[in-house]
Amino acid sequence: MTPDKIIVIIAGLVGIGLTYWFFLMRNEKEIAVSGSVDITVEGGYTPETISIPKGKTTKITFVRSDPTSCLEEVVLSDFKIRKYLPLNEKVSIELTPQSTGEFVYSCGMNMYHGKIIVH
Ligand SMILES: [Cu+2]
Repeated sequence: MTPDKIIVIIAGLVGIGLTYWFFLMRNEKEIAVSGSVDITVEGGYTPETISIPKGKTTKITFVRSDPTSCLEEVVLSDFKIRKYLPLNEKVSIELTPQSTGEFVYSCGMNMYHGKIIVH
């Protein structure tokens, strides 16, 4: 095997590793919420993944500190919620999920995503 082939193989493996990390590991950290949670909207949603209990009401408060218009709306299509988020203002929604599962929400253009896991 020539050195350039070895480099190509190593680069390929690193690429696979990074892809795996980006899509699988990155979404692993879920925040267990009981009652209420604040989500910061800046270049995405923080925390990105929350878990909430089924059949109980959870209050989610979004605060957008990112001026990009991309993030000015949040859409929780599974819960039929679409909210305008004024800059630096708290916007609260209440969810009382009746079924378990994973529900993805996004910005108005479906570019940034967050996840709500109902258990
Ligand atoms: Cu967007």
